[in-house]
Amino acid sequence: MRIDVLSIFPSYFDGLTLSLLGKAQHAGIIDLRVHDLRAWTSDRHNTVDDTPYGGGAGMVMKPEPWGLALDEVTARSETASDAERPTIIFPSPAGEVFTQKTARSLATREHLVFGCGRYEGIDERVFEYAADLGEVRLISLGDYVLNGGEVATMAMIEAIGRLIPGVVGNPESLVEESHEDGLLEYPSYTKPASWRERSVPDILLSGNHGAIAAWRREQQFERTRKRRPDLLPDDETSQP
Ligand code: 6GU
Repeated sequence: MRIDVLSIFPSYFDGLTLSLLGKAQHAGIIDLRVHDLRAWTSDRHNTVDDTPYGGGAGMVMKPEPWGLALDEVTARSETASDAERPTIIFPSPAGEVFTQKTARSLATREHLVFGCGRYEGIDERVFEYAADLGEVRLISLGDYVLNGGEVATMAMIEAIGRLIPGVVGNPESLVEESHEDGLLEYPSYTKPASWRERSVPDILLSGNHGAIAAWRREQQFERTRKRRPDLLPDDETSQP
Protein backbone atom coordinates (compact mmCIF):
# COMPACT_ATOMS: atom_id res chain seq x y z
CA MET A 1 0.00 0.00 0.00
CA ARG A 2 1.17 3.50 -0.82
CA ILE A 3 0.38 6.27 1.68
CA ASP A 4 1.08 9.96 0.98
CA VAL A 5 0.75 12.49 3.79
CA LEU A 6 0.53 16.24 3.13
CA SER A 7 1.25 18.38 6.20
CA ILE A 8 2.95 21.60 7.27
CA PHE A 9 4.42 19.60 10.19
CA PRO A 10 5.99 16.56 8.50
CA SER A 11 8.17 15.72 11.51
CA TYR A 12 5.06 14.64 13.43
CA PHE A 13 5.26 11.47 11.37
CA ASP A 14 8.79 10.49 12.42
CA GLY A 15 7.19 8.17 14.98
CA LEU A 16 5.76 6.00 12.21
CA THR A 17 9.28 4.67 11.49
CA LEU A 18 9.19 2.90 14.88
CA SER A 19 7.96 -0.59 15.70
CA LEU A 20 5.70 -2.62 13.40
CA LEU A 21 4.88 0.18 10.97
CA GLY A 22 8.60 0.93 10.59
CA LYS A 23 9.33 -2.74 9.87
CA ALA A 24 6.49 -2.85 7.35
CA GLN A 25 8.10 0.06 5.50
CA HIS A 26 11.49 -1.66 5.45
CA ALA A 27 9.82 -4.84 4.20
CA GLY A 28 8.17 -2.88 1.37
CA ILE A 29 4.62 -3.65 2.56
CA ILE A 30 3.88 0.02 3.25
CA ASP A 31 5.34 2.80 1.09
CA LEU A 32 4.85 5.88 3.31
CA ARG A 33 5.74 9.26 1.81
CA VAL A 34 5.41 12.31 4.05
CA HIS A 35 5.50 15.67 2.28
CA ASP A 36 5.83 19.26 3.50
CA LEU A 37 2.90 21.17 1.99
CA ARG A 38 5.11 24.28 1.88
CA ALA A 39 7.12 22.62 -0.91
CA TRP A 40 4.21 23.63 -3.18
CA THR A 41 4.30 27.34 -2.26
CA SER A 42 6.24 29.83 -4.34
CA ASP A 43 6.23 33.07 -2.33
CA ARG A 44 9.14 34.15 -0.14
CA HIS A 45 7.37 33.25 3.11
CA ASN A 46 5.98 29.89 1.92
CA THR A 47 2.49 31.05 2.84
CA VAL A 48 -0.15 28.33 3.22
CA ASP A 49 -2.99 30.33 4.84
CA ASP A 50 -4.95 33.56 4.49
CA THR A 51 -7.87 35.39 6.09
CA PRO A 52 -11.40 34.00 5.56
CA TYR A 53 -13.76 35.61 3.01
CA GLY A 54 -16.80 36.86 4.90
CA GLY A 55 -14.77 37.48 8.04
CA GLY A 56 -14.45 35.44 11.19
CA ALA A 57 -11.77 34.09 13.47
CA GLY A 58 -8.63 32.27 12.40
CA MET A 59 -7.05 31.59 9.05
CA VAL A 60 -8.03 29.33 6.16
CA MET A 61 -5.60 27.21 4.17
CA LYS A 62 -5.11 28.58 0.65
CA PRO A 63 -6.18 26.31 -2.21
CA GLU A 64 -3.16 26.73 -4.52
CA PRO A 65 -0.54 24.68 -2.59
CA TRP A 66 -3.15 21.94 -1.99
CA GLY A 67 -4.02 21.78 -5.69
CA LEU A 68 -0.40 21.41 -6.77
CA ALA A 69 0.39 18.90 -4.01
CA LEU A 70 -2.66 16.75 -4.77
CA ASP A 71 -1.87 16.82 -8.51
CA GLU A 72 1.62 15.57 -7.83
CA VAL A 73 0.93 12.83 -5.29
CA THR A 74 -2.05 11.45 -7.24
CA ALA A 75 -0.32 11.54 -10.64
CA ARG A 76 -0.56 8.10 -12.23
CA SER A 77 2.77 6.62 -13.23
CA GLU A 78 3.18 5.28 -16.80
CA THR A 79 3.92 1.79 -15.49
CA ALA A 80 0.95 1.48 -13.10
CA SER A 81 -1.82 2.15 -15.61
CA ASP A 82 -4.25 -0.29 -13.96
CA ALA A 83 -3.95 1.29 -10.48
CA GLU A 84 -7.24 2.14 -8.76
CA ARG A 85 -8.17 5.73 -7.94
CA PRO A 86 -6.55 6.91 -4.72
CA THR A 87 -8.63 7.48 -1.59
CA ILE A 88 -8.05 11.05 -0.40
CA ILE A 89 -8.73 11.49 3.31
CA PHE A 90 -9.08 14.86 5.00
CA PRO A 91 -9.06 14.41 8.79
CA SER A 92 -11.74 16.69 10.17
CA PRO A 93 -13.87 16.89 13.32
CA ALA A 94 -16.72 17.58 10.86
CA GLY A 95 -16.25 14.23 9.10
CA GLU A 96 -17.76 10.74 9.45
CA VAL A 97 -16.50 8.92 12.55
CA PHE A 98 -13.54 6.56 12.12
CA THR A 99 -14.17 3.03 13.44
CA GLN A 100 -12.57 -0.40 13.10
CA LYS A 101 -14.91 -0.96 10.17
CA THR A 102 -13.51 2.17 8.45
CA ALA A 103 -9.99 0.89 9.12
CA ARG A 104 -10.81 -2.54 7.65
CA SER A 105 -12.23 -0.98 4.51
CA LEU A 106 -9.35 1.47 4.00
CA ALA A 107 -6.80 -1.33 4.56
CA THR A 108 -7.89 -2.85 1.22
CA ARG A 109 -7.01 0.27 -0.81
CA GLU A 110 -3.85 0.54 -2.92
CA HIS A 111 -3.22 4.25 -2.38
CA LEU A 112 -4.25 6.53 0.48
CA VAL A 113 -3.57 10.27 0.59
CA PHE A 114 -4.00 12.15 3.89
CA GLY A 115 -4.40 15.93 3.69
CA CYS A 116 -3.71 17.41 7.12
CA GLY A 117 -5.37 20.77 7.56
CA ARG A 118 -5.48 23.06 10.53
CA TYR A 119 -8.86 23.02 12.18
CA GLU A 120 -9.98 26.47 11.01
CA GLY A 121 -10.09 24.63 7.74
CA ILE A 122 -9.03 24.30 4.15
CA ASP A 123 -10.65 26.34 1.36
CA GLU A 124 -13.79 24.32 0.47
CA ARG A 125 -12.90 24.22 -3.23
CA VAL A 126 -9.97 21.89 -2.43
CA PHE A 127 -12.41 19.10 -1.44
CA GLU A 128 -14.36 19.56 -4.68
CA TYR A 129 -11.18 19.55 -6.74
CA ALA A 130 -9.83 16.47 -4.95
CA ALA A 131 -12.98 14.55 -5.94
CA ASP A 132 -11.73 14.69 -9.55
CA LEU A 133 -8.50 12.97 -8.48
CA GLY A 134 -9.83 10.25 -6.19
CA GLU A 135 -12.46 9.17 -3.69
CA VAL A 136 -12.65 11.93 -1.05
CA ARG A 137 -13.48 11.11 2.60
CA LEU A 138 -13.70 13.56 5.51
CA ILE A 139 -13.01 11.49 8.61
CA SER A 140 -13.13 12.37 12.32
CA LEU A 141 -11.60 10.46 15.23
CA GLY A 142 -14.48 11.39 17.52
CA ASP A 143 -16.38 14.25 19.06
CA TYR A 144 -13.58 16.49 20.29
CA VAL A 145 -11.28 19.00 18.60
CA LEU A 146 -7.57 18.65 17.85
CA ASN A 147 -5.38 21.48 16.59
CA GLY A 148 -4.81 19.86 13.22
CA GLY A 149 -5.07 16.65 11.25
CA GLU A 150 -1.60 15.30 12.06
CA VAL A 151 -2.34 13.33 15.23
CA ALA A 152 -5.59 12.02 13.71
CA THR A 153 -3.71 10.90 10.60
CA MET A 154 -1.14 9.05 12.68
CA ALA A 155 -3.89 7.24 14.57
CA MET A 156 -5.59 6.25 11.32
CA ILE A 157 -2.36 5.09 9.66
CA GLU A 158 -1.59 2.90 12.66
CA ALA A 159 -5.10 1.43 12.80
CA ILE A 160 -5.16 0.79 9.03
CA GLY A 161 -1.52 -0.29 8.68
CA ARG A 162 -1.73 -3.07 11.24
CA LEU A 163 -4.58 -4.68 9.27
CA ILE A 164 -2.47 -5.03 6.11
CA PRO A 165 -1.36 -8.66 5.73
CA GLY A 166 2.21 -9.14 6.96
CA VAL A 167 2.36 -6.04 9.18
CA VAL A 168 1.32 -7.78 12.41
CA GLY A 169 3.38 -10.98 12.76
CA ASN A 170 0.64 -13.21 14.18
CA PRO A 171 -2.65 -12.58 12.32
CA GLU A 172 -4.51 -14.39 15.13
CA SER A 173 -3.73 -11.50 17.45
CA LEU A 174 -5.90 -9.34 15.18
CA VAL A 175 -9.12 -11.29 15.64
CA GLU A 176 -9.24 -11.42 19.45
CA GLU A 177 -9.11 -7.66 19.95
CA SER A 178 -11.56 -5.03 21.09
CA HIS A 179 -13.94 -4.00 18.29
CA GLU A 180 -13.07 -6.83 15.89
CA ASP A 181 -16.16 -8.82 16.91
CA GLY A 182 -18.13 -5.77 18.04
CA LEU A 183 -17.27 -6.34 21.72
CA LEU A 184 -14.55 -5.12 24.07
CA GLU A 185 -11.62 -7.42 24.76
CA TYR A 186 -11.62 -9.91 27.67
CA PRO A 187 -9.16 -9.33 30.56
CA SER A 188 -5.64 -10.78 30.27
CA TYR A 189 -3.28 -12.09 32.97
CA THR A 190 0.28 -13.42 33.10
CA LYS A 191 2.61 -14.81 35.77
CA PRO A 192 2.83 -14.68 38.75
CA ALA A 193 -0.48 -16.43 39.59
CA SER A 194 -0.63 -14.38 42.79
CA TRP A 195 0.60 -10.75 42.95
CA ARG A 196 0.12 -8.36 45.89
CA GLU A 197 -2.67 -10.52 47.34
CA ARG A 198 -4.45 -10.59 43.98
CA SER A 199 -4.85 -13.91 42.21
CA VAL A 200 -5.54 -14.77 38.61
CA PRO A 201 -9.09 -16.16 38.12
CA ASP A 202 -8.98 -19.93 38.83
CA ILE A 203 -10.65 -20.81 35.55
CA LEU A 204 -7.60 -19.60 33.60
CA LEU A 205 -5.41 -22.12 35.48
CA SER A 206 -7.89 -25.00 34.97
CA GLY A 207 -6.66 -26.16 31.58
CA ASN A 208 -10.31 -26.49 30.50
CA HIS A 209 -10.18 -24.69 27.15
CA GLY A 210 -13.92 -24.82 26.52
CA ALA A 211 -14.70 -23.31 29.93
CA ILE A 212 -12.01 -20.67 29.44
CA ALA A 213 -13.46 -19.65 26.07
CA ALA A 214 -16.96 -19.40 27.58
CA TRP A 215 -15.67 -17.33 30.54
CA ARG A 216 -13.82 -14.94 28.24
CA ARG A 217 -16.91 -14.47 26.09
CA GLU A 218 -18.98 -13.68 29.20
CA GLN A 219 -16.34 -11.18 30.33
CA GLN A 220 -16.50 -9.51 26.92
CA PHE A 221 -20.26 -9.06 27.22
CA GLU A 222 -20.07 -7.88 30.83
CA ARG A 223 -17.45 -5.25 30.09
CA THR A 224 -19.19 -4.08 26.95
CA ARG A 225 -22.50 -3.80 28.85
CA LYS A 226 -20.80 -1.76 31.59
CA ARG A 227 -18.47 0.47 29.59
CA ARG A 228 -19.89 0.65 26.08
CA PRO A 229 -23.57 -0.36 26.02
CA ASP A 230 -23.89 1.60 22.77
CA LEU A 231 -21.95 -1.21 21.03
CA LEU A 232 -24.52 -3.90 21.94
CA PRO A 233 -27.69 -4.71 20.01
CA ASP A 234 -30.76 -3.51 21.99
CA ASP A 235 -31.77 -7.01 23.13
CA GLU A 236 -28.42 -7.62 24.83
CA THR A 237 -28.18 -4.41 26.91
CA SER A 238 -30.84 -5.22 29.51
CA GLN A 239 -29.51 -8.59 30.72
CA PRO A 240 -28.66 -8.79 34.47
CL1 6GU B 1 -9.73 14.04 12.24
N1 6GU B 1 -9.17 16.45 13.13
C1 6GU B 1 -9.21 17.42 14.05
N2 6GU B 1 -8.61 18.58 13.78
N3 6GU B 1 -9.82 17.29 15.21
C2 6GU B 1 -10.39 16.12 15.44
C3 6GU B 1 -10.38 15.07 14.53
C4 6GU B 1 -9.77 15.28 13.37
N4 6GU B 1 -11.05 14.03 15.05
C5 6GU B 1 -11.44 14.43 16.24
N5 6GU B 1 -11.06 15.69 16.49
